[in-house]
Amino acid sequence: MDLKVFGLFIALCYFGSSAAYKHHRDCRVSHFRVMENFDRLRYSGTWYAVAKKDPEGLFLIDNVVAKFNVEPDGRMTATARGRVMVFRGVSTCADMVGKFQETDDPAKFRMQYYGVLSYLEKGLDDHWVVDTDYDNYAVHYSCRELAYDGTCLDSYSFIFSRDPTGLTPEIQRIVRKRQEELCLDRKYRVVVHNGDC
Ligand code: DAO
Repeated sequence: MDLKVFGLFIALCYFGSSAAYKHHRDCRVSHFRVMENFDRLRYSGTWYAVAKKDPEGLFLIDNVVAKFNVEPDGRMTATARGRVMVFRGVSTCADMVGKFQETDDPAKFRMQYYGVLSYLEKGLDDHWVVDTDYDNYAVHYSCRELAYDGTCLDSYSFIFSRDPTGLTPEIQRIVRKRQEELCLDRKYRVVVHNGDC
């Protein structure tokens, strides 16, 4: 082979493989990083959902405000108010309650949730705190169903803000990075707060 052609061949192999490497991400749920040394006391208080990646069968729609508490026995609980889907196309404002079971990782909980009114959705989901600075933003993640290869088939994720008007551009950059790491980039929608609930 001509030396120039050989050089071109090597260059193409190099760029091809580095491009492939860039686009190859590890989307296995058990490999997702979560918040280190999660501090539930600093996390407590009010958080406004500003963006959400919905699961199959959307429930919480908009005007979602969550209040996290630490009970006297140290356990984390939460209440959340927001507009929820009750039947196909019918929505109402609802109050929900969440109780968190601890796991070996302080940022990974199992959340038992139910509505204050019995006809509301109930369930038991993972509730992982992927990242937070406690004062401005938090990234939550939940995978409801794993695929055979360890990636997620049905997930939801909230981006929370302490400020209902949203996040600063600098924090949005951090959040976008986390969304990519969760393999959920471009899957989020804005959660509006228009006083409906
Ligand atoms: O909105 O589609 C969905 C799924 C979310 C269900 C979880 C509701 C939990 C509310 C209480 C806990 C507050 C974070």
